[in-house]
Amino acid sequence: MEDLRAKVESIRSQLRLHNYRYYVLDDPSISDAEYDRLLRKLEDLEAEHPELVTPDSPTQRVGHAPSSKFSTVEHVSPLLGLNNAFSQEELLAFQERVERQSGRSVSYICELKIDGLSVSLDYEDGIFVRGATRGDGMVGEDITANLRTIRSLPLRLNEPVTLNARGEVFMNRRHFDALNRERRELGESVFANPRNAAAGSLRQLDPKLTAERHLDIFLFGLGTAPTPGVQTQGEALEYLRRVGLRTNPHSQVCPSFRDVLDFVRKWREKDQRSSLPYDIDGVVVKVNELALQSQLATTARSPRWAIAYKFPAEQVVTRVLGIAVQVGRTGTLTPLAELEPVLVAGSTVSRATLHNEDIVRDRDIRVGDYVVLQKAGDVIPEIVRSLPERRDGSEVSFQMPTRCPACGTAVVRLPGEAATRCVNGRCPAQRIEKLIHFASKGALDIEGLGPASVTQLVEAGLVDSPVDFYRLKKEDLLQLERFGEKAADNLLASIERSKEQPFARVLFGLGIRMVGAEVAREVAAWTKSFEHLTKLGKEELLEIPAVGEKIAASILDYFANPENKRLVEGLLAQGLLQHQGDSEAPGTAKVLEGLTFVVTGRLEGFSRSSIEEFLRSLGASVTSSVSKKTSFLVAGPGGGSKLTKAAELEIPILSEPELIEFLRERGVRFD
Ligand code: 0OX
Repeated sequence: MEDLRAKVESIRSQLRLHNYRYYVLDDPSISDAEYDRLLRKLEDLEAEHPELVTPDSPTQRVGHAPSSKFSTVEHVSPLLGLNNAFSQEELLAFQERVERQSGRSVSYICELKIDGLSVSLDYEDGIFVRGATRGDGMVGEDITANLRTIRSLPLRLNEPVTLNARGEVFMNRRHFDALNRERRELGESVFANPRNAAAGSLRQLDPKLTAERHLDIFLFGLGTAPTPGVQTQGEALEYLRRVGLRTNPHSQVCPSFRDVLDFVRKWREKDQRSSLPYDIDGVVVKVNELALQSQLATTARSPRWAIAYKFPAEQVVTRVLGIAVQVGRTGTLTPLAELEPVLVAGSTVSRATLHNEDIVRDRDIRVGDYVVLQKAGDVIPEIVRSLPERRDGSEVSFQMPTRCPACGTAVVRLPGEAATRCVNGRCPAQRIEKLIHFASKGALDIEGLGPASVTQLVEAGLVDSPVDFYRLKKEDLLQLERFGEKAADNLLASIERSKEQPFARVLFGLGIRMVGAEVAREVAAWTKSFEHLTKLGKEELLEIPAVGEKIAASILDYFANPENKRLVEGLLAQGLLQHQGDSEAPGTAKVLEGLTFVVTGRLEGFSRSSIEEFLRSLGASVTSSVSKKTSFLVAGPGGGSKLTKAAELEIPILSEPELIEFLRERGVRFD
């Protein structure tokens, strides 16, 4: 038995060494086939002698059962974010600040900024014991079981050390392409980019699914106290590598800032970046000396000793084939450019929203035009400008229709508003959008009732109002294409479950104009019951802190409409609206708790009030002027003195795409 134990241990050490040589040193000494043979031998021995299995055995990557929810983990020290620089000037300003505060010349280190998700790993006596997402920087989610499936993450280090390491989990482009190909073939939705695919994979509750995604990791820092012999970031990386953790091979110590600029210039080149098998979205510049890092310290959210230089968004040229007009749930008409499909930032784009009539006019975008396209925050496609020099005269200017494309009712555009609206309460397009909203994640969260099924139900004449969802019978569903026994049962069960949703979510789900998730939560918390809410007059509504004149008028308008009244009575009769619920904001976690935002300038995807409401719904405070207490200034074009003030106070400034990215990093979904 002892012999057998020794043999098993010897195979494990060999496998660990080969893993280390392969992933960390990039210098394998055996073929993949030989490695697999060795692994199989270990698997066979362990199968015959289960008593010899240890949790850190290389065979034990996917041993864990699916969980129903991730538990939370408090980080040993905060997982910091990074301030961004978008130009050489901003990088030089960083250097200036650092060197002024240090009072001497400084040596730096440049690292590639891997476009993945930050994680924190804990090893105890050399054994991987815990891994967590970044979460809000203080508290993350325990994703140990999923991280164990990453082959380049050692379950046991070369030395029995106890440490906390930080790094980035990502998916390389080859695996991303294969995954999307497979999903497309199965008729499933594809991921927009490798980063989203990695995020989706890490959040699987069943580690088996994560294992199929072939994630990868690079470690870039230590979260625990200074390690003997480690005085610089360069030495920290060497140390990580020595103990067995994978670091990115392209980091470079830069004795002068000129070297930093050279490094950035080199990696900004598309050709240079495409030589890598994974995506990077910039370069991280760090002060190399750890003692100086501590001296420079950290602001509320990010260190003063590091900055991320973000590469400019990839821009491509494509052609506008047409401009369609979509009708949203509140009747807003949105022009949507239909494009010649084009590959940009990792995925094919064939549509881009043009937001409203004014934007189409200001950017002079015509049907037939060649246009410059990029992805805002690397996700949302946007048309930056048209290329008038490439016109041949056949291009056609856009006219907002005077009648709703869905119902033919005359549209209105109120003075001072950018939006054109269809005001027909029975417009079929609005109706479908309202139903989709009612069932969506942030509202009633009815699984299985996405846009496609809602449209199918409406077209089959089974659903006209949200109450109809609760009247659906199994026989109704079974007549429909795509609905088998199981799908029908599942849908009916999730519809039934939604009756338990708290009042705030139902209120949000009604889609009352200007009553977003946060307002709904506050109104629900303030009013005792739904009946109580419907009886409130204007003065009483105005007592609710989140409610101003316009919102009060909108709520009163809503309940004055007999059709809406019938809907609410119908929902009550079905057993909804019985749950006051807790103070949870519909559909969103409080990922911005403790942060204060100021918004300035013109944003594209949000109106001023909607962005403020949205940030509040995520737990942020939103104030109107920049002060020392401000965590971030969100700035669109046209922001004036607030920008200067923020720069003076060294408050991080986020553009709209950066805000979107910042929120995505914190798990906020935009769908
Ligand atoms: C990356 C990356 C991210 C973390 C907080 C202070 C420095 N995505 O590759 N962050 C950091 O370091 C930050 N380094 C990186 N290489």
